[in-house]
Amino acid sequence: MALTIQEIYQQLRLPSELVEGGDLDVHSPINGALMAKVACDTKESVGDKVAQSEEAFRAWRQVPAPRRGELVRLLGEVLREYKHPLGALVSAEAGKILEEGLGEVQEMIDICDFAVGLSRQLYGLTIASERPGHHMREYWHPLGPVGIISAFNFPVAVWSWNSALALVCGDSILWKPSEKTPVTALACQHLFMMAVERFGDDAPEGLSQIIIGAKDIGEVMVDDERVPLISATGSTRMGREVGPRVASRFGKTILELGGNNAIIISDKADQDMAITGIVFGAVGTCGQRCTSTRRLFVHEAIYDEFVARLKAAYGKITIGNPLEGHLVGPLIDADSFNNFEKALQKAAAEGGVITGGGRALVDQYPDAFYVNPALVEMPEQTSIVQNETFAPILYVMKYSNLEDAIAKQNAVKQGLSSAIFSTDVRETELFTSAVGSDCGIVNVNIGTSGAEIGGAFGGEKETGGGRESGSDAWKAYMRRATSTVNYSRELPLAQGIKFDL
Ligand code: UN1
Repeated sequence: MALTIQEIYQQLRLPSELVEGGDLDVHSPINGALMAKVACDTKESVGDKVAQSEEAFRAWRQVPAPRRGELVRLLGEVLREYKHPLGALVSAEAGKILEEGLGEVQEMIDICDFAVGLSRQLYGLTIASERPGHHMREYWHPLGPVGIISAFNFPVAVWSWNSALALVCGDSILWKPSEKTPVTALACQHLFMMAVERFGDDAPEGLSQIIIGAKDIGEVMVDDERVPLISATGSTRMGREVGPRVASRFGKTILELGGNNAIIISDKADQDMAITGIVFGAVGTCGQRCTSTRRLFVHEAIYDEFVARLKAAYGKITIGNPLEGHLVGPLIDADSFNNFEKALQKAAAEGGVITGGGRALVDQYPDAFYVNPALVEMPEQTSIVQNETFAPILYVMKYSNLEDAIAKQNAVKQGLSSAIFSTDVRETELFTSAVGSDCGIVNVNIGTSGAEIGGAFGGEKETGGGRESGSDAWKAYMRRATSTVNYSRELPLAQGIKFDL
């Protein structure tokens, strides 16, 4: 039996005042039921929180980085203990299946582990100086309060990619979650405070804070020059607003925006593997990942056979309550369902042949929006195919030559994730080369979604260019200082300049 929402709250030991009596109604996409009433911030309270965050930063930056790592280690420990109820809460509030809710919490645990190691690895370069008796060093110092804006579809992992790194880097954190998923955010803050309790006194008050509200509330944080970095995940439309606002005050951004991710299926692909990769990529999280597979280019020599197999695989997808073991849960809300319908109508008008589509389980869940994932065979890459619709729609197209397929895959405005299925090393190497995929994620023989935290995560073009998570993404959360030190008894100037007084 699936847990009830009250059981989830109890298992998380969530204080009831967090989910009762507030002015923001939160409905579960599973059945439309009211699951919480959460208190919103005001513009004034956001200002107060930023002030407190700045104060917390001044203390936190002086705590040695490996000690800061200990707090993140404890956060990982708490997350391990509460993985199941937090994963279930993600399912209840965002509608993703429990397996994926648990996977999201695992992603949080993984980034905590990564950040703990990183807390002893925040190193800069030493650089040779052109002057005798001089050397140059690079320092990486804490940056300041980091503002995190996250979307409904990964309501907890995206916060952790940013917060685990920011915390070991010596920054304080402010988090504005999607107003569709504030409860998971409050739960994370609550778990974070458990870690703080285990950690001891050197975690300053206000080190991590939550800002709840709609766009106007988020904008107060975005515009505040005491917040040097805004890391925003969401639509390209949101990024177009946030990016220039932050730039106009010379703040920094990490933008992780829309994707329109494609897979190329070569005639030399391992087709069994490809089918699983495609179906998980296209219908997992009900097509609501920024990395979801939205376009498929299939080699003409295998097209008919392969697409028939893919349709058969789509026939096996089970749709239903995500807490009860199905493969596909609901869309987040009515707007999202309307966008799904409109996109399919447009695709049909542009020559698409649709398999699937339409609302599912309407009698059982009249106040929720379950859909049948759609597979749409398109004659070419028309305008609807070039748009990101945040729903389970997979556009399938035919190709005859790989260079042409790569050009088509690159011919959209987004540049997040991409993949090729091929057992031919010449094809896969071309795809990953400088003249191959232009995306931030370029996969071989796996799908477009489900990236691990060890790599830098993000993409090019309208995806925003930011990188979060692994590799050297931590550098965005720190400021770099270049120091030239003269240990000689002379003062030679660089570039051989003579300046004799
Ligand atoms: C997102 O949809 O915003 O690569 C993030 C993936 C996940 C993260 C998705 N690790 O699919």
